[in-house]
Amino acid sequence: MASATSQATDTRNLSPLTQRSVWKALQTHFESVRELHLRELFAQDPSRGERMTVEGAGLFLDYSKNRITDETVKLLVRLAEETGLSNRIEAMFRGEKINVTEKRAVLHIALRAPKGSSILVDGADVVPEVHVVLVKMEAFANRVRSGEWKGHTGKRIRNVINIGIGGSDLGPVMAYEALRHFSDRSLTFRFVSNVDGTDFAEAVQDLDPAETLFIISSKTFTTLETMTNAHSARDWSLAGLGRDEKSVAKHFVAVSTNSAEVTKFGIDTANMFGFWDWVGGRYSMDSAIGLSTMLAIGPENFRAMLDGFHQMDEHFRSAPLERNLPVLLGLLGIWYNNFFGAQTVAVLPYEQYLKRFPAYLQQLTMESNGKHVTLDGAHVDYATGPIYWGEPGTNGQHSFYQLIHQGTNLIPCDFIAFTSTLNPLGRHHDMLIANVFAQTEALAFGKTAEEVRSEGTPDWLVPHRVFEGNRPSNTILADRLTPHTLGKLVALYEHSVFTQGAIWQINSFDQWGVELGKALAQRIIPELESATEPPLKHDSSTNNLIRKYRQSKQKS
Ligand code: G6Q
Repeated sequence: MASATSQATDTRNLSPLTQRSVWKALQTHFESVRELHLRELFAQDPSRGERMTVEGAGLFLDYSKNRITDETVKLLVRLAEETGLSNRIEAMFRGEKINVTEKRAVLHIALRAPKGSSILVDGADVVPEVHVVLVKMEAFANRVRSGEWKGHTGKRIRNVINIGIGGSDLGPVMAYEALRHFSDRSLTFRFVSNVDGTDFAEAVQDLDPAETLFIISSKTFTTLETMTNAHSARDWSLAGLGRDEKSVAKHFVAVSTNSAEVTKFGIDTANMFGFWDWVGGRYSMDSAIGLSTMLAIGPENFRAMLDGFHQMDEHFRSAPLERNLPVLLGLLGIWYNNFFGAQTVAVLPYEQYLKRFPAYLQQLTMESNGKHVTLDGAHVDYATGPIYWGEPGTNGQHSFYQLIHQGTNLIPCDFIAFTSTLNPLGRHHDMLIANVFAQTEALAFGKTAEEVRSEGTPDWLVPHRVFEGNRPSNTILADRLTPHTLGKLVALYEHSVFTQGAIWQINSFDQWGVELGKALAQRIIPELESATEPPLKHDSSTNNLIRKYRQSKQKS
């Protein structure tokens, strides 16, 4: 078993990123291509649109509408090679503890490893455990879906509420919305995450406790929001079920790594679905955290999703870097982030079912790569993770696209589309897809002043109607949004985040940046609730806000 400081993960031998000759070569190259327009690039090379495409695990990526030449790709791939990306990939797949600050392996790839394969952590094969949990989830899902699992009063379960936050919420919500087409419509699914009581109150207001099952999803089972919501759920459920404590066993299950806390809450560990410290929260939607997904779409579809993930894992591990989808996506992100100085990336799924995909990706990308020090603790002298944002198309076209087309910020875009729809309805799908292609075309090629003038536009209006173009985009095409495809798509982004983190030499798998606010909130809660005026030792702004809140609370 390799140790955390083995050759593969050791960054001490790597010279600082910006001192590397390949980085400098990229800077020089950037100066020579920064002014090139996509109009010229396409005019010079009529086959560019076919050539700069790649297919992996059934997903198709057209990256031709990027401000790059063949030389750019060559240099970016060299950057990946020289910064040891392939070794880092292997280190992850071998189960090395590449999450060095938490001394943990990073093995979401084991969650979708086929039965019979083997991945060792501290000498123990984790794949059999993964499959034991999957089988337990399947047995439970089948019982609930068939109606065999009854609530306390003998009624069957009609409503499932997942209570969790962050990684224990965003994946389940996104997957439920994305795969709604495949879900059992006789069951209602809701997701409660916010400590704002409104979230819980609205989720249960029209539900019968006798038909409602809560999944308390929390890796640690100590998270403030989740435990607060879980206790409110327990109160609500007990109030509706004659305050009989025995009812908890029928209406609450847990997904966690912390059996002691689960037991303390009153959930029988027989109704607990486990996972492991080597699954990061934002990488956990295909672990037991996906129990709500499995309940919604059924075990078979869940397995298909895992297989989709696995196919992209295999592609990432084995495809040459220059034909590797997640690697290319990651490298193009670095090109805009570090050389063009683009601060954001827009993710624009043209698929209504993917409406929560950008929110899911925000956590995946920004919690992973929003880091300011390298693995060795040195302050980086280059930009790391950009801001990800987005909305489904075509809606965004009627709001923020204006800024992407004519604003002063460069915003690289990922367009995601599917060649066939799950809901064929007249000409809708052709119209949807026409808009994807039209947007990427308009962004890349724009409309010149001459073109605008030739349409009879008066001179004073011409500048307003000019589209400069040269706005880069990727187009990701798949056939249909099935569970299988969703798995591939999520894994594509997981590994593109990995690629970037490896090159930036940061730890994509910790999240210390969320700690301070949590600790301060714990200090402020008693100050808000104290019956007597508390001595306040914050800054004058925070002290004043606390006093103001207390005053208005006393009045109401
Ligand atoms: C994800 C983070 C974070 C985590 C939540 C919930 O990578 O670790 O978003 O998922 O804070 O944590 P618990 O599952 O422990 O409640």
